[in-house]
Amino acid sequence: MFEKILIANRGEIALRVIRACRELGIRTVAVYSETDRDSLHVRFADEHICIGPAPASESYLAVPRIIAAAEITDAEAIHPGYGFLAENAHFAEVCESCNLRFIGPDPSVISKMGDKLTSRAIAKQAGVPVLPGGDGPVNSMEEARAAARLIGYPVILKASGGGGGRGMRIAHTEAALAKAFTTASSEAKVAFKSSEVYVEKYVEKGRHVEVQVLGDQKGNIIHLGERDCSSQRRYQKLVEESPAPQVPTKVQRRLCEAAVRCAKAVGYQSAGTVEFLLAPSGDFYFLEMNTRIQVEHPVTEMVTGVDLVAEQIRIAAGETLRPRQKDILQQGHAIECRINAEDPANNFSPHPGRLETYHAPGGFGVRVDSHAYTGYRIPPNYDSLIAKLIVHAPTRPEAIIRMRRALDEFVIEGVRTTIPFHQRIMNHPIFTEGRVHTGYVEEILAQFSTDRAYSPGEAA
Ligand code: MV4
Repeated sequence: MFEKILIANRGEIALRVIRACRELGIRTVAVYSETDRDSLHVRFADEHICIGPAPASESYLAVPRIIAAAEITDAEAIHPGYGFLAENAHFAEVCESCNLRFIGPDPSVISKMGDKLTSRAIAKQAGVPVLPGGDGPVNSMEEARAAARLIGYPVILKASGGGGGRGMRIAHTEAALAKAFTTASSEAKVAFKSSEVYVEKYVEKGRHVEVQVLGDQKGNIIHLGERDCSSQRRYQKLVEESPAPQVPTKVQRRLCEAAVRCAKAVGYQSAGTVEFLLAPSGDFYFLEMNTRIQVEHPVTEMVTGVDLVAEQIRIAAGETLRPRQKDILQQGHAIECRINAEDPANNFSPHPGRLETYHAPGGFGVRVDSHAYTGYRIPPNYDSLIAKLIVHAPTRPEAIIRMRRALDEFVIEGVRTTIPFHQRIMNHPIFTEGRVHTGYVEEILAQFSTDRAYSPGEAA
């Protein structure tokens, strides 16, 4: 096992990794930017080292600075968390060439899954259903039009280098395709330095269901069940849960088996997630594979009892996967709400600032993963996550009741938060009845703003 790990991240996920390391008897090194001096990950790590100023490009994304920090502190491995350098194949390669173990899959696997056309081809080859279209890039408006005619409208344009919804545009008609093509390619060019896009059939009112997998360096691969992440706004997830509600057992089993086939096809090791779109018909399609630990991993941990971060570390150290597929059971139901410093009444605009009060809920079945404390200042430079509130209960209705109770108990003063919006979701029939799909949050939101407009007190 490793003696010392450097964590190339900040916030709650840096703390999450430090906690796993403590239990494994591994010493930790925190890296931080000048603005994160007073962060808990700095205080809770065994060692800490400043790597630069607030802008991520000069600190958490600065490969040479992170490598230097690992060399100075004699760390043996680097955990990238999520975001920042977590899915950067170049970084993973530099780590390995500097004799630092990258806690994640091989650089070549990150590259393959990072290219959406390649990952789609791998899934298809593995016998996993993919959506019609997308067998190659479209290099002009004419090619896009021809592809869309074959597929039939509505279609979606996706950036090959993209993922997570960036560089995506939907076209319902041929008239709308030209603009979609232009904006998708130029967005892709700016965001991913490649304007390459492809066309796929667009499935409306689908559900975003993803499967957690774990693979070791010896080729053992297991799944840990699925999560429903349909509660999103502009591709930002708000609520995640496991198991996915209202999915027939047979569909659920086929989804999980398909995820394992994808992981096997690419020679996956470490923790990963295979994303699917589950259509109203019950058919599902591969969307993409995320080669990192995800924000929403705790819901899977709560229902399976597996510490995913500890497993990631053990796997990177060369250990054989300990949990066996037959031992993995989904017990009860877990829900996570992302509490962000954003104003839901003002288009979810970021609301950084000082937490005048921070009181987290607790009690039976409640878990809070957070780096926040009273007096902590949410900096404007990074994502606005304050806390992940996770509840676990024997059944979904009980988990919802527990989440309402925990949200009521949460006191955050000084910044606007997404708590009121979560309270609304937890009481909305679409959510409580499990009839979620990728468009329902925006529908609730339209309702939310209409209500406010008709409420003179709040509007003022
Ligand atoms: C789709 C889709 C429907 N049809 N592809 C979004 C993020 C990325 N992982 C892939 N995504 C989607 N791809 C086809 N062919 C639906 C989504 C999607 C989505 C779309 C609109 C609004 C919210 C969404 C949430 C999750 C997934």
